[in-house]
Amino acid sequence: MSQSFYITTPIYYVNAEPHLGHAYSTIVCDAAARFHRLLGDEVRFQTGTDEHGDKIAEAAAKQGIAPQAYADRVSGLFRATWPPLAIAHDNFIRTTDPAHIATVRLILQKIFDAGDIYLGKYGGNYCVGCERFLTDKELIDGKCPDHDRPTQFIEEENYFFRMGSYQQALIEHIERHPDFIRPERYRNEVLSFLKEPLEDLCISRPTSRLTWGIELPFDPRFVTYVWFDALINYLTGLGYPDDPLMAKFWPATQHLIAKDILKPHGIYWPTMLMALAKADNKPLDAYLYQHLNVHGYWKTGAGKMSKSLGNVVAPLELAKVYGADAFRYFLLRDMAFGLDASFSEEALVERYNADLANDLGNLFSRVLNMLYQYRGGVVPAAEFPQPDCQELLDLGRQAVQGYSQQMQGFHFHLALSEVWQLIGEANRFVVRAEPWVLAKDPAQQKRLDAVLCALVQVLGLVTVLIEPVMPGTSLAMAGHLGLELPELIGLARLESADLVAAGTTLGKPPALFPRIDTAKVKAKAEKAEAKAALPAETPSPKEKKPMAKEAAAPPAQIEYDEFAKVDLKLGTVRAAEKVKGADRLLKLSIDLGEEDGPRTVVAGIAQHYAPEELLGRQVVVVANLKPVTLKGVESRGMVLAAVGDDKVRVLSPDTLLPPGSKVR
Ligand code: ME8
Repeated sequence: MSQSFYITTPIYYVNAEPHLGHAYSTIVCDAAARFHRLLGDEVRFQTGTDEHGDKIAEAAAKQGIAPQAYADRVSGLFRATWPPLAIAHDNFIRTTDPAHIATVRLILQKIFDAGDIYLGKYGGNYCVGCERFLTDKELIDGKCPDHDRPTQFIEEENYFFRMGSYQQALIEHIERHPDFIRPERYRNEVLSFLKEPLEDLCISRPTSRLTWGIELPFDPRFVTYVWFDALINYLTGLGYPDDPLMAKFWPATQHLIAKDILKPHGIYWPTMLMALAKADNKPLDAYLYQHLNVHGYWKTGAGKMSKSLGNVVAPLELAKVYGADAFRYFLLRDMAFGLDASFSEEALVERYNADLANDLGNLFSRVLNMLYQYRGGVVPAAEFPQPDCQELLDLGRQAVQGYSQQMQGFHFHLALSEVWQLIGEANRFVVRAEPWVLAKDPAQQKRLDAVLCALVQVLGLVTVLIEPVMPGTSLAMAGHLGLELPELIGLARLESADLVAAGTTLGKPPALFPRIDTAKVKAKAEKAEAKAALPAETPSPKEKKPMAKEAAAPPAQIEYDEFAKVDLKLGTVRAAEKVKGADRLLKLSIDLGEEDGPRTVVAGIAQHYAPEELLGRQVVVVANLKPVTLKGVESRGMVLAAVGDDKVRVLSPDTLLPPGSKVR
């Protein structure tokens, strides 16, 4: 029976460009949407951008442009990122869309009229990064632990939403619907938040402090708090209140988020929806979403990947190198939904070679090559029952069921594992059945027909099953197998009929996934790591020889004259600060005893020294290096440091000497 399915990604802030984390959430939603289309459901998939609030106003101001122009640019970047990743959303929403602004104002007015919004006074510790007041408990050393910067104490008049009055109703709803928030660990996390009394939510910002927001319909001195604005996007996208899309899709709403925004989605949003239902004279749970699906975080190297740490992975670059399908497959296969996972290009390549080149690519090419060689590419009919062939086909049907169950539950890695077990079985079946031996034996021709037929049917099943995750590959395989579009075939047909008709003529297969040379990828990763550990400013990576090779060959010998060309001097650090927008760089003011005062030198040691550790310290400087500009700061020289394992230490004399002393 056809059902509705509405899936949403978070709408992404436009204060940074799209990265791997955004790509993951959006790919997951795309795969879930495609899977439901295969089930024959009516599907709507929405993504978009979150464009109001302090954070965006701050980012625009930094670039010296108006917030709207800034939001237009970055929102455009998000929109342009999705098609090359084979993401096919039905709606892209922006919180600056006039229709969204009107919906937010309508909902605010309704909740205000129903008495659930009131004017009050509030004083608290506000974090600009989180765009919210933090409780005392949340602070660590007076700072926001997520943004590592001090909060500001702000006291002001504001409007409040009576969130606290829905606390009990929310607890009861979660208890009655155990998979309202899933996986379970996040449901438990929300329930444990709800053990403490829930305070009312401050939902406005005075225009004296922030104008980049949606004006409150009942008081123009305020704009709407960004979360109250952003969450409503999910309703705007369906044309709340009257559009027929609402009736069709809202009851089938599935939100998808990462764990970072669990509280707004697990607490603010359902209580807002209850207040709206009350204002619309409906039962409190009338508008509650069906499921909140929460995934973990992708990390790169040791830490969490985030825009503020600057260790982000650009999704389009990876898709360009490995193909969108391989990238999608890796993300969905390597992250157990709900848990954190580590990203590395080497792991991606390992998966590619093992699962795509070896398992799937190999099965596809060996089966179709044998068919071509032994039957001129014509798919034979299986006339006589062969138990092992039947067994393989039964495994295929079981895989379809297992896969469907796992996909419904958002266990993408397990769903893919079902498919790859089938591929593995089929490859082992080829080895056991030895079609190349059968081909030589005139008495075994009917058996060879049955073996080839069973294998081609398994390829047909796999073609459809991989469509949600690898749509391009699925389409290419379908083309070679003479199938209809996989999305038209759907899952139901896989349970009964053979997909590839006997008598169809298939061509010689292309290589789906050529193997990738892992040595090359490893060398690239080592080079990147070595570069990241370089102590000093390195303006052009092109000037460096390849690190992997360089490590193997000792540097060439040089004459003393060549060494003497380097003017090494001792300098005293008079001032030090971080370079804005660069995680690795410190701007140092170094006294080399020169008449025109200390020089500015930029050093790539910010991850190894806090600026204050260097004050008053003497360091060795290459004083005759040509000036370079790094992140907008002119650097006149280079500080020497020793690099051992992952430590970087600057060189200093063991007793203070006059600044400008020659180092030989
Ligand atoms: O929070 N690993 O926007 P945002 C996995 N505008 N997923 C990640 C990730 C990572 N390292 N980093 C980000 C906002 N994400 C609000 C949302 S919704 C009404 C408003 C993904 O740009 C993940 O989906 O900070 C996470 O929840 C989202 O990006 C946060 O995006």
